[in-house]
Amino acid sequence: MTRFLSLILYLLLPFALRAEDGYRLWLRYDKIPDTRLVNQYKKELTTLSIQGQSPTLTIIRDELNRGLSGLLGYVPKPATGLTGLVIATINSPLIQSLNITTDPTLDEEGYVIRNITHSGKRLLVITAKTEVGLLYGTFHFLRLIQTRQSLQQINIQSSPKIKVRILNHWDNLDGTVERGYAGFSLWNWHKLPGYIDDRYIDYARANASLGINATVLTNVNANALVLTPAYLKKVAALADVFRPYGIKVFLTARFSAPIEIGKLPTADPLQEDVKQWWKDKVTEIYKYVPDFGGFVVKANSEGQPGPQNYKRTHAEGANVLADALAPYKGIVMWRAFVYDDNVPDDRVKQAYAEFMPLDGAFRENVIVQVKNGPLDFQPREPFHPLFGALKKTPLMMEFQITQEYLGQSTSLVYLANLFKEVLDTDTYQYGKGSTVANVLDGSVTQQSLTAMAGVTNIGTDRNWCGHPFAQANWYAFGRLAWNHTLTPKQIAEEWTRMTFSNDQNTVERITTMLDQSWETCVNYMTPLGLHHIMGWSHHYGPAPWIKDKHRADWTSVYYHKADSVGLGFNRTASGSNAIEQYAPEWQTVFSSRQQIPEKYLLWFHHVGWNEKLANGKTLWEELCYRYYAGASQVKQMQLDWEKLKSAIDAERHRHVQQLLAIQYQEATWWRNTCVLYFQTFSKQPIPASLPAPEKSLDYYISLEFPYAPGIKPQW
Ligand code: GCW
Repeated sequence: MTRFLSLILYLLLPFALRAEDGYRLWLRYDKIPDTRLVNQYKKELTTLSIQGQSPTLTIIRDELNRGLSGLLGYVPKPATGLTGLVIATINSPLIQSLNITTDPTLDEEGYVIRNITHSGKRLLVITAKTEVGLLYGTFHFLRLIQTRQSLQQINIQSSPKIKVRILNHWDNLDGTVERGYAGFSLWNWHKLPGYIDDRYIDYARANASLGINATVLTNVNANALVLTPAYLKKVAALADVFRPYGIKVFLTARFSAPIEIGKLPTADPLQEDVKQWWKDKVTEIYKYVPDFGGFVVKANSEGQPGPQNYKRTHAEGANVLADALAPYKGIVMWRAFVYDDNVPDDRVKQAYAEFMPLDGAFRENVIVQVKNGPLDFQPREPFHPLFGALKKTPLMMEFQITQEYLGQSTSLVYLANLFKEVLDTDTYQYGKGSTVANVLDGSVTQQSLTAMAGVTNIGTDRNWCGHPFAQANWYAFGRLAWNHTLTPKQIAEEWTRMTFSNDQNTVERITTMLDQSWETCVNYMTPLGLHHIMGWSHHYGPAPWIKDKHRADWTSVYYHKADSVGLGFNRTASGSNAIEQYAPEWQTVFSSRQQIPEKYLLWFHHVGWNEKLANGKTLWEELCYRYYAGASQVKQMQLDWEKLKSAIDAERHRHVQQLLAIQYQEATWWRNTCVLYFQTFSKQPIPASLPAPEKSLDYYISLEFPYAPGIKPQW
């Protein structure tokens, strides 16, 4: 008997010692230590009845088994009737017999979770119009337990505010990831379709737990090969894995594919043979992937081919693909990230200038994908002026989850605050209250095709995202795409409870760290509206001196415009006049030195070094203080994290501790470099209360990072 027990213990040992490596994301399902609470939950969950058989229902059963056996150490007995936890679609006889009333706004993907009393028995019901709705409801239900909420009085109805909630992978077919900082691509193209990595399944689970319902597998800097049969078989294998999780696959379409893989002499979208080629290609794709979502296209931008190569417009280009996809209900996400070094105008104005004249010229199944700001995923940007301005063309949001410009994978920067700042901004384009979010979800525009994309931060790193806290950005994107009214704090709290701990003190400390981290990063990188002053091409670290490159609009001096007079890009009427692309309300605010929020000051104004800001400090002084404050705030994060040593498992604590130390070095490097560099223009001392930078500007200029991650050789 003792030998038998020791054998059992020996077999269990690896599980007991299982390292907290972050692989399980927010779906950890560890046993709830409080037995009183466990018993309360168990009371509501005497039996489990899931009606029907299908791949999605099997996933629901498996997830509940996994979740409940983990959290409660127990799985409710299976039942067939109306007892305990009941999960079935609304039109099933079981639910019909319950007379559950749902709000008419319940969407195809929405769900209801409710306790009801039926024939004197208490039931907990998860219902929805579709099985995918049931899956989302199941994840929500598990989240209630994961975050220790009571199951006694639940009455939840939830529907997504945005229809297509999509991740954009910038993954290349060679396994590298452009702007990826978490290893290589998850897609093992070489071993597909034969080998299905378990990670594909866990990826789908994680996305479904957030309501993410689409994914673009390939980089927008596209390779036409993915559209060839050899690759379509591989794409089909992934689509088969994702389908029961409600996730549709999209691909990036290289505009010159008709030439490259179709052997046509041209890709001119108005040529009949080119149109036919796309039609045939799309028909072929649907044979492999019957529920294929459609294409995402980067055209005539940063060297990508596009309709303008043939003197055609973006609309003419997009419409050819849209016509090919329309019979199958596929859509085209056409990116508005276009700008050209040969256009002698402020880069931030170019997308608007290009797309406004095309308003209304796109087919119904085209949606224009617009980055949150008019430049390029900077630490902070004002919202893109196209939101709300294009009135006859559906628009969608593109956020960047991967931290290309925000410290990559060594920095703790919680992006929900950035996403939310943009979503909540009023565009005034449909009167007061037409926020970016209300434009995107169609509530002020009546657009029915709605979408939100996030350029993902996922890779082969064991913890998926590189930095343990970068998972929070994947999480926050998904939650906001489902419901943009959630606050960053609410999302941070949920994530922390599921990822780290439900201990109140720990939750508060981590939530506060998350909540402050973005402003901290903005402070030590690009305070007061500065932008694009990072390292050449890899974008790692500060390099405000970058100039004289083959493209002016990729240099730092183009953006900060430091000179002996002052700092900042004059985008008012006396400068590039980018402000004229905004609604009159914003024009007034942005053009006025008194009214402009300081966070956008140097984005729109060239400000004299000695001009006074609201707090009475000069620009030069305030710039220095912001840089120093940013670095000190990282120091504070380090101290806060130390206080959590006993509350967090050793492995993840050490991991974050080391990354915070790197982040502190990087923050001081940013601070020192930028104040020293801008000092060469301001010619003023760093305020005496601030410690002098340890090294000279020349030293910082000499630093090189030839193998910084995330870039492709051609960049
Ligand atoms: O942010 C920039 C990146 C490029 C990227 C481009 C884009 C995929 O530096 O790497 O290319 O934006 O969004 O198309």
